[in-house]
Amino acid sequence: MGQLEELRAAIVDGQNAAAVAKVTEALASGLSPERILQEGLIAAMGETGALYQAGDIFVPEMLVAAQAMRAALGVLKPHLVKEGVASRAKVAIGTAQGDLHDIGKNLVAMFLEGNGFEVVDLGVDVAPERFVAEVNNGARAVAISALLTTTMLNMADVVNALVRANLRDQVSVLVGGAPITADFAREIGADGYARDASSAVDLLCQLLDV
Ligand code: B1M
Repeated sequence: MGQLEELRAAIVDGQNAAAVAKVTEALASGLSPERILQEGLIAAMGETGALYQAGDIFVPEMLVAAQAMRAALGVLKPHLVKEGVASRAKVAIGTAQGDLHDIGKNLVAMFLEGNGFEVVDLGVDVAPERFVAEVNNGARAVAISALLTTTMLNMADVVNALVRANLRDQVSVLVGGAPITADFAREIGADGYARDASSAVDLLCQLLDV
């Protein structure tokens, strides 16, 4: 088994210590942090989802796989983000109301922070009013992540809440997550859609002109 294959297996099996050891080994052998992230960590979550969909594993196994992914990401984080970049703008990030999937959101937050944004992480299952409150507190962008086809619809409530609060003109709304598309972003009146964490950084720099 190759290094990345072993890493994926450790994550899918929910073995935190093995996942951490495999990331450490992969880094030591010179594999790039981006490759370890894409072909190791993110690919392992894809495999986990496929096993769940096939009925081969259930929610508890998905949860332990997610925990192993987090542990592995902890080792990778210092290699993925630059430290000490000047603050570009304040961004409030969270998952859509009802959505508990936070791995993608955490990656986006990590990349934004690493690229000089001040990130206010509102966590998971975020009510629209909490995003509105952060915009009142100076956030120039709102970033919402959703992984469920049911909760993605709640992203529209955030846009509508910003309109009702007369704040829509002064904030950029960025959406993302596996079921989201550029068309969906347009339909709900968001300013943009990013397919992954690094595109989220590029798009926010463009939208905010920073
Ligand atoms: Co859930 N789950 N889950 N789950 N889970 C999915 C999403 C699912 C596709 C699995 C499947 O059936 N194949 C399916 C959704 C089906 C659908 O909606 N059509 C599903 C389901 C059904 C459920 C439950 C309903 C199961 C149940 O209870 N019966 C339940 C719902 C809970 C809830 O949210 N209310 C549930 C629960 C869970 C766990 C809690 C056990 C766990 C989450 C743990 C956690 O996050 N802390 C979990 C997991 C781990 C998954 C899978 C396996 C992995 C998700 C993940 O972390 N991917 C997932 C299957 C899959 O994705 N293939 C699945 C890795 C992550 C890096 O990718 O989040 O897509 P992702 O982020 C990417 C991009 O999308 C993008 O950048 C990231 C990096 O590239 N991105 C953004 C994300 N957010 C962005 C925001 C941006 C820009 C880019 O700007 C703002």
